[in-house]
Amino acid sequence: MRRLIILLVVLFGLFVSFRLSASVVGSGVVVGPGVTLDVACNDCTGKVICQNFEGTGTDNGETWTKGGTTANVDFDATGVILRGAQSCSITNAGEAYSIHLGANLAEFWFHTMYQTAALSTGDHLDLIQIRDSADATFLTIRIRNVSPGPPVMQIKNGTIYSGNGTTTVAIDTVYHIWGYYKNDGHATVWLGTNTSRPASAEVTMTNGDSTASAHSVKLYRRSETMLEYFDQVLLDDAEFTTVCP
Ligand SMILES: [Ca+2]
Repeated sequence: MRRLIILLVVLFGLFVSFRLSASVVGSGVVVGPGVTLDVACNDCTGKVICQNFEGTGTDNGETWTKGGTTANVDFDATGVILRGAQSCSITNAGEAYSIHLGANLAEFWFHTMYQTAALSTGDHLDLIQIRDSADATFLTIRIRNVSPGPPVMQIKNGTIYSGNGTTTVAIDTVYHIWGYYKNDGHATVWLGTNTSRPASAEVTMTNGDSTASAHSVKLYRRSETMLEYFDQVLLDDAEFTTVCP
């Protein structure tokens, strides 16, 4: 009788184990009370641009080019890694230029991870430029040095500058910069430090004068000696408020 009980306990244990395994494989979500597995996260699903700077050069089949002094752009940088195994670094007088989009986007949402080792000693530091089909910049996300105050975020939409953000941008800090644009004057920037977009925007403007549509993305810097890192560059015509870890 005792052996039978032991045998039944063992068989029950095996049954439970099998059920858990089947649950893991089948759903990949909840395997038991308080136990939740991460669902596979894919930044690139449905995105117009999705660049994670992994492997040699760029990834996801996207063509990015290096502008300025090309040696100063490294798509395989490992000095500071913002995400994965590599990031894109840009030092003085360099720029990384995305593929031209398959379509012109009159409204889009944007995200990039960003860290800088120094801030501009000038009036401002352009981080991201969005360009139209004529290769003209119509939207710039930048860090403005507000004399005598600290560096803060600012948007230039067409020829109109937004107000200044309120959060002081720090060096050697990983940021998630989120953006929004619509060619009716709207542009917004959120400044976060994790994979969810902050509830409150850092800068919002509704009086921009650009009516252009996005055709390409440029990660940009001034001709100063500094070192910047970018990663997880996403752009889409559908809103997204979280990114993969
Ligand atoms: Ca990366």
